[in-house]
Amino acid sequence: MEGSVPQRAATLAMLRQLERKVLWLSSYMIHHANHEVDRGDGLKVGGHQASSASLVTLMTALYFHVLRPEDRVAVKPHASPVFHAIQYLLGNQSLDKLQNFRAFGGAQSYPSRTKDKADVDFSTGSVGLGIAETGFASLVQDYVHAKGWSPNWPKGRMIGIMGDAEIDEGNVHEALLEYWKHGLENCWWIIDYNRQSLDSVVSDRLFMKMAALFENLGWKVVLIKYGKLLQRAFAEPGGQRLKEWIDDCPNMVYSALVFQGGGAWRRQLEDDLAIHPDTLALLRRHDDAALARLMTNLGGHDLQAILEAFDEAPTNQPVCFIAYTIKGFGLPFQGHKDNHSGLMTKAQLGDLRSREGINQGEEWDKFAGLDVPPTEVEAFLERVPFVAKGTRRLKAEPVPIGTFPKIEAKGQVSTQAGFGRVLDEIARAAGPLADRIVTTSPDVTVSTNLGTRTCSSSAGCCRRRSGR
Ligand SMILES: Cc1ncc(C[n+]2csc(CCOP(=O)(O)OP(=O)(O)O)c2C)c(N)n1
Repeated sequence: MEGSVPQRAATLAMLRQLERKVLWLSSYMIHHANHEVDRGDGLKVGGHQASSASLVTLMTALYFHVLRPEDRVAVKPHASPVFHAIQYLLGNQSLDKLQNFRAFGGAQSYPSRTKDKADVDFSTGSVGLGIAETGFASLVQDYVHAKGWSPNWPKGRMIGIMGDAEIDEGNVHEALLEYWKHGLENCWWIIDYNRQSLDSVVSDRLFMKMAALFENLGWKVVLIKYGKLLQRAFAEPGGQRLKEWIDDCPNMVYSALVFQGGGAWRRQLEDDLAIHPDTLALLRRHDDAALARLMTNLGGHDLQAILEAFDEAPTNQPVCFIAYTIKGFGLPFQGHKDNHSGLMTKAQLGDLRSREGINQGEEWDKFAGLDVPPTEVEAFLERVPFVAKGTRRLKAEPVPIGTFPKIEAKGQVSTQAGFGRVLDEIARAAGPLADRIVTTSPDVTVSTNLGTRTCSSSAGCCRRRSGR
């Protein structure tokens, strides 16, 4: 983090406030759609409070501090409410859209470039697709800059904030290979490693294989595993033993303990670590609530750990952050194996409302319940770098066509051959239109007559991988 020590502390303190507000707004948006709007048909509306909570801290850090206007982001489909809540706080999303979440014309279940009015960079409803787009967008950005077509708009990071189950999609693996071939650099994938998908708990062993795969394909892999509370505990006498215990703990057991809370953590740890007095003493210095806080202090929920990891990331290669998180973090069903579509009851929502200090009628208020005056929050939001250049839909100038080349046709030709001739003539005539046409082809350039201008085979503007 940039700035002096007091400045950094003030930024962190404000981000912690915004983190609380984003958790509340995203949870309440879903609750409101399900319990407080009568759409007259009695049908289920749904929404994903647990999937959203998993990403609240990471997205708070990104949108309110790390992102720059030129960065582009694909957001995990089921974290859409988090995205909408952040856009609302930044002044880019209307209250009316939030109140109509999942309804016709309202904020969308999954970020959508066509149906959402807010600044969505990539549509992501289909698991795995939006993520893969980020790398290709980065390659296109390289191409545009190599051609000198973007003199006033700097290169941005293409960022995928993804669920860990998205790795299961085959297109993600095809994309990784393709990126490697073309020397991808400017891309971050941030994996929300909550180890839960829709139906199951993600296999521990599989994921470390994935990390090796990323490294093998030229990515820097950064684990954001432990928060600062845990890091400090590891430095105490007996702390290393606690770290080993966490590292060895199967995902299933860890998730179950997260759900059960402080008493369950204590029983399990005292059983497993009974012969390690230093570690037991460390645990006993925490009451049940503090123990639960300590044991769930994973990196993906610790703003300081997250910001350090982002700060230290290399800039000359793609980076994959594996951020350890808890599905449903901070909500009553955190860690529960069936929490994917779980919705808080009215009573549970009431408890969250009290914890966040929000009175009835203040649910949509941007500042209610926060520990700092609204003017300070407003001043901070106005300085957020991400929105410094306003909304982000850029327009390209139309390309002048001039006189369209004449295509001579003799006798009958197939549509495929005809298409190739049209491209040939455009290329032969040269000029701005020819410069702007780039075709890509999945290894069928010859048979489809796309050869004239195929980016991957002839234009020579993309970096080709030479054995890094
Ligand atoms: C292509 C595709 N396959 C399946 C689904 C159904 N689906 C929705 S969410 C989900 C799993 C989400 O798991 P993860 O990406 O880890 O996110 P989280 O558990 O944090 O919600 C699946 C399989 C989908 N939306 N798209």
